[in-house]
Amino acid sequence: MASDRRIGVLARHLGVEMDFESHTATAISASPTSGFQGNSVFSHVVRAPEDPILGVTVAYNKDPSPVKLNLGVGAYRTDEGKPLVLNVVRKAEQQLVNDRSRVKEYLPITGLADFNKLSAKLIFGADSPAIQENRVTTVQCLSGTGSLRVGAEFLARHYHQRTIYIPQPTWGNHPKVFTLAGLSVKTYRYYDPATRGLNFQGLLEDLGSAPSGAIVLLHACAHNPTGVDPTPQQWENIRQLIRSKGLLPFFDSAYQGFASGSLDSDAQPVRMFVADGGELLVAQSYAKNMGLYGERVGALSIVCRNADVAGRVESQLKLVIRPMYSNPPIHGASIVAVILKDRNLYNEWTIELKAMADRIISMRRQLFDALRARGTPGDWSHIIKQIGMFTFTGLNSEQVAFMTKEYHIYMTSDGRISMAGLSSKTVPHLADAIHAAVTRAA
Ligand code: PLA
Repeated sequence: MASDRRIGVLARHLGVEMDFESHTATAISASPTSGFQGNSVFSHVVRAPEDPILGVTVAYNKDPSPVKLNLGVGAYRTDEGKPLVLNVVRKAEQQLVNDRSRVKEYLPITGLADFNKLSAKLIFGADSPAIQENRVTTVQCLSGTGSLRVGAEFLARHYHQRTIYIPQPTWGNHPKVFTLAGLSVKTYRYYDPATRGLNFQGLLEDLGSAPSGAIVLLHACAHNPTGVDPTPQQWENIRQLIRSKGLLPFFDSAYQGFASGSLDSDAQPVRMFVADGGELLVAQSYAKNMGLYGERVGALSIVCRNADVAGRVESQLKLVIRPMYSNPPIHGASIVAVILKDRNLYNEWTIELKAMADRIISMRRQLFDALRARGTPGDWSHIIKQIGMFTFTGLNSEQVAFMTKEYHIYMTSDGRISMAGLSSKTVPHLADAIHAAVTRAA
């Protein structure tokens, strides 16, 4: 029969022996591509280590201890230790759900137009000349990380200098994002462990000897992991140096509003660089300041010399994005747009944001007081001096390992603590652990 013949050809092709009476396969032999029998074509794949930051949560989740505490990833918790969905976010989501005219069509490659305009306004200021002159292009990306990646891919393709200088230390994902995008990563001195402050001289020297045109990554505020930011005067000196050497600033703004509690104050360094008329890139994230972590909402803005360049740059950003993820998700960006567009919701947001920043600041004070009360050796004033979500404690990796083993406190091995994960109830436990770690090693 013709059908038997066709099945036979197909079966031979698949390496299957057929019993033509019953039309069932009697034996399956290994396909020529599967290597030796029983072995995976992936058997050479070695197990990768967990991520230095997100892996802390993986370890935390496995710990059955009732006193365990996750101070690894920078994720805000209430004083009851619970994740927080902002009230304004709930309201905006309700509006979106109630609006039956909303559909789930694809967004354009560049994302939600309203979201992009409002995001540029948020970081550059409502009266920014660069926005008025139409020389900013903003594209919606997958949170801060995605914005950094798209910006870096664009630079690797279209910018004449492939070297990017990142601070030492910096967020652990920075070197990986930039290297994979095709940039070559170098570091500039930033933190001085001796003073637990900024190594300003080292920073100026390293940027001063960078090749002309090199890209410089700057944390817009609340530097991660050190919690150390330049003063306004130091920012002005950095700006002058960067502009005089023709370096290209790439700001990472992952914590706008989290450093000072004010969205405008935290954007000042970026706005200083825009005000001089020069070009720059900014990656924005709404993960922390709107608590939209898992919604992956962010934006990349490139401030260009004029509107014509900005238009051409945007056309090329689309060519970067389209083969990467085609176009960004709609829900989170719609939440942000609803909040930023409505004066009342916006005001409500700033109040909730300030409350989060204030709670973090009060955790700094409580931890500092608790260590003082215990007479823990050392100067812990950096806990109250540092800014943003993290305290860079100065604890070494053995001390961190000890605190995890004996006290079930989870944090990154560089001694960084997420203050936002701490609460009044857990401060004593953390202070006990730090005290034990420090006195044990001494
Ligand atoms: N840039 C900096 C400086 C960051 O600290 C983070 C997040 C991001 C960008 C990216 O955030 P997003 O993609 O979620 O917007 N850093 C966290 C989380 C809070 C992480 O490592 O992914 C941290 O714990 O360091």
